[in-house]
Amino acid sequence: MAQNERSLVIIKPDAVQRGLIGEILARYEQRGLRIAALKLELITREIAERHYGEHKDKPFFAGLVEFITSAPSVLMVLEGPEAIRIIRDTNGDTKPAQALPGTIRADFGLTIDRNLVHASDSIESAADEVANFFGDGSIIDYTRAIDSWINGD
Ligand code: FUP
Repeated sequence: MAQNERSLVIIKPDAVQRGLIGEILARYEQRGLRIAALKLELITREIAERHYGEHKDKPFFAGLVEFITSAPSVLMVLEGPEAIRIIRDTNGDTKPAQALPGTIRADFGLTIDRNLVHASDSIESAADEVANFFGDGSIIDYTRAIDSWINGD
């Protein structure tokens, strides 16, 4: 049985403004991932700067924080076997021009500045990212009747 993992996922302001919340969420659900937390929120500058802290010395940092705080995002915690890898593959390459057809960033995006979604890149960063956006009480541990048909356990 593959290890169950948890990832933070953000449907970013560009995707929300373009009316793509449902399309994108459907891809994660169809894949079989379980939604453990979900909210629409205008991300504050403080939380955005912490979230993108690893990029704070990069030239694109200011624009990145400006963009992610410019309009509401959908924030969620998704769970499933090998969820980190599976979600990043579903999202596609950071640069939409290099993303494979069938991925979210290839199917809906053109540029790295407006690449629609974010997902955690490791189990460790997922734990930090989830804690940055969600309190313990807002993550729901539950089983769906269909889980065994998706996961095989
Ligand atoms: P990802 O893990 O795919 O979200 O990508 P990164 O953590 O490398 O980058 C986070 C965000 O920074 C990207 F979604 C877009 C932005 N970025 C740029 O604008 N320019 C760059 O050269 C690299 C990243």
